[in-house]
Amino acid sequence: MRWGRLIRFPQLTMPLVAALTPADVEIHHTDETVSPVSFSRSADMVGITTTTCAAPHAYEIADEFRGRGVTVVLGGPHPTLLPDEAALHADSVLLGEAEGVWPSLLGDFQRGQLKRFYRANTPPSLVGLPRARRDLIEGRAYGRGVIVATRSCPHACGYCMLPHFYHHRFRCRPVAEVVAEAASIPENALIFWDDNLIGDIDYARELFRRLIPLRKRWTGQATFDIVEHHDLIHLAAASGCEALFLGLESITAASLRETGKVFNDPRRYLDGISRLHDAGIAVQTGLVFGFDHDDVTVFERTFAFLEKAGVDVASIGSLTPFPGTPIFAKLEAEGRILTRDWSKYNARTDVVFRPRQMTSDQLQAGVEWLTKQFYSLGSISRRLLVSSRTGLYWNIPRNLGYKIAFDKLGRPGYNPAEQFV
Ligand code: B12
Ligand code: SF4
Repeated sequence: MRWGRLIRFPQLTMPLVAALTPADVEIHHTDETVSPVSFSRSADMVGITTTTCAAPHAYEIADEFRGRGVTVVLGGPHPTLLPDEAALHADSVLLGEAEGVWPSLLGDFQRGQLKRFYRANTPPSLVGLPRARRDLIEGRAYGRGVIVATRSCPHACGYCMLPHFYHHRFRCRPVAEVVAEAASIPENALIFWDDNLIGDIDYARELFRRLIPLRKRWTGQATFDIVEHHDLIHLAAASGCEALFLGLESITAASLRETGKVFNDPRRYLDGISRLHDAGIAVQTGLVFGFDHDDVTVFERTFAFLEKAGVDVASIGSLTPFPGTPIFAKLEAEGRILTRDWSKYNARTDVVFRPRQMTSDQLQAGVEWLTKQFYSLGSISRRLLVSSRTGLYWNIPRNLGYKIAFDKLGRPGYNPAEQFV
């Protein structure tokens, strides 16, 4: 069961697809983290979005609807990466972005001429994008204030599927349209679901500047090189930025090189993070373990760094080679992919490949151990009260929320480095 989760982020994908749908089409939206799918509801067509780890579950839903005679369209990251597989469970697969393509798909459906696959030949323009149907977002602890200003990212890290998904094209919406949409959102707190909000530094400057008069609070994702641009940090803070998700990924330069993330320099991490804290911006970071240069000592070393830097929140996971990425091709060629059960491709509960310098069990245990250490009450107090001291009124509850969520996973793991003592 997916519904009833403790941490519920709002979802933008299907509310935006709904906004791209002609007004005379009646729409019902189900977000499975809020409520279960109702198979008895009558429908002509069901559209389902899915990531890789959710794909087996999405396929079950698709099969059930198709068994009841309902036409199913699949879209999102996994169907775009593996369209032939998705087509086994759908009447049609929409690859990549929906703008421009979705209306033709619906037209073909009405004429009884639905094709197996739809994909825009070129990335759509983001000018004049409709506003997502936020009225369809329900039951979200974080409200409905989700928005995007840009799509894709100018970088191409070896484990990331975005370059392939977006035809290697980073694009920005007109700043005026983003600001007008942000102003129209009743909530005071916004989440930018962009992949990299600072993919174009000048654009980001302009956006942050024009957000200032709205006096909203916001969080978003950016690359670590934001710390090189002092003015941008201050504009972000002035425009209401409370926290940034930064993909540090690793504290080992060789691991970063291995995956093409050379724009992250671990020697700059401590200083960069304290610059953000000084500006009142909390740091949430993505961390990936299991690169070829990672050995069993990496978990303990990373924990020491996270405490020293006072990293506010961390998403800690094992390297997950999504199909369609360069890292998947490499590991497959080396015979190191252990399973194609996509439900295990969630970076948390399973390791799906054979690491180079440790066993997959050690990698899994190390990820669990680090997660438990990071969200222990001792570490939460040291990181937040001693080092970070940023946004404590929301940072402490958020850390406690993650602690409860991860405690529920129930596996404490162990520190693989200690097995050698
Ligand atoms: C926001 C986000 C989240 C939020 C989700 C909030 C929510 N409830 O939706 C949170 C933080 C919870 C999250 C969690 C995870 N995420 Co995430 N997330 C994203 C992010 C940054 C943006 C997605 C988004 O909303 N974009 C804005 C909307 C409007 O765009 P869109 O979703 O692409 O939809 C457009 C098209 O794709 C298309 N479309 C999509 N689906 C469909 C379906 C139909 C029927 C149609 C017609 C069209 C269509 O139409 C839209 C308009 O063009 C993406 C990166 C990305 N660019 O996709 C990663 C991304 C989707 N996440 C990813 C991952 C790995 C995860 C996690 C596994 C992380 C983790 N270890 O926990 C979990 C998995 C959760 C799950 N069970 O699936 C990967 C997925 C890779 C893969 N192959 O599956 C991505 C692509 C990031 C990356 N760089 O690799 N994520
Ligand atoms: S910086 Fe982040 S979003 Fe951009 S390609 Fe690398 S992993 Fe993907």
